[in-house]
Order: sequence, then C-alpha cells, then structure tokens
Amino acid sequence: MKKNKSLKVSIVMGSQSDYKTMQLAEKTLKKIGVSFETKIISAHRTPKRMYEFASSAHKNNIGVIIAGAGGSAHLPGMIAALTSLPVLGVPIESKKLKGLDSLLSIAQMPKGIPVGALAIGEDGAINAALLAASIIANTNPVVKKNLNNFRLSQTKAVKKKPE
Ligand code: RP5
Repeated sequence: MKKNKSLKVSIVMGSQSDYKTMQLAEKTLKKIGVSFETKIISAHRTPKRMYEFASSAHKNNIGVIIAGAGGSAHLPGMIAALTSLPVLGVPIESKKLKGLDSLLSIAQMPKGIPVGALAIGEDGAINAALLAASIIANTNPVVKKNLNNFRLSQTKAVKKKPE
C-alpha cells in the first residue's frame, strides 16, 4: 500500500516487555501505509523522557499517540496531560490481574484529560492502530483509501457458511 508522507503515529510503551503486544500496532499501521515511530517511554522509570516526548510531540509531525502500558498504566494519561494530540491507550495484559488493572487505569481518566481506551492486549493494539489510521485518514486521502480497502477485504473474507 502507498505510504503516508504527512502526519505520523507515535507508538510508545512503558517497557520492552510490552513490545510483544505493541508490535501488532506497528504491523497494522504498516498494512495501512501509515508512517510511525516506536519508542520505550516509562512514566515512572523515565519521567524526563516522557515529559520531553509529550511536551514536544506537536512539533514533531505526530498526529496521534498510541501508548501501551500495563499495571497501574499511567503512561497514556500522563502523556495526554502534556499534549492535546489524541492519545489512544492500550492496556497491556498484566501477569497478576490479566490486564484488568491496566484497562481500568486507562479507561477511568477523570474528566478534563481524555484518553481513548482500547481492549486489553493484542486486540487493543490492533484496534488502536486502526483507530489512529482513521484519525490520520481525515487529512490524508491515501490512508483513507488504504483503510477502506483493508475493511473491504476483511468483509470479503467472511464466508457466508461455515465449512
Ligand atoms: C509498566 O509495567 C509497563 O508498561 C509494563 O507493562 C509493566 C511491567 O514492566 P516490566 O517489569 O516488564 O518492565 O510500566
């Protein structure tokens, strides 16, 4: 599919351990031809890195931020507090609570600073990328076309009868 040369998506995650899930967001954006960058940024282990990234994101050609985090999962909310760019949160499936902790942390943002919360784990990573592509598609006709083609082929792949 054709590449988007304008706004890119920034995929960030709290830990290397999140990459197994978040690489599905990368794969999905590649399929739709959306430009992206990927970084490890932890709100509690690398707070300065988080601050610098989020406060300068608007100057770096970023249209949407996808933030994956597990456990108390404060990364998406902290980033959203520092930028008015749309932030989509992916709750990583945690070892102890299977991601319910991550989901509630991301979904239950108090009013005033929104974070778009996706499903726990792999489905959330894929859908975050598709939603980010939809946002980018508002200003990018190539991405819009690619996204519509993707959805069309998904529809066509559903058989009418089970085999
Ligand atoms: C969070 O803590 C990360 O997003 C990750 O999901 C979780 C566990 O991190 P590691 O201990 O595996 O580095 O900050």
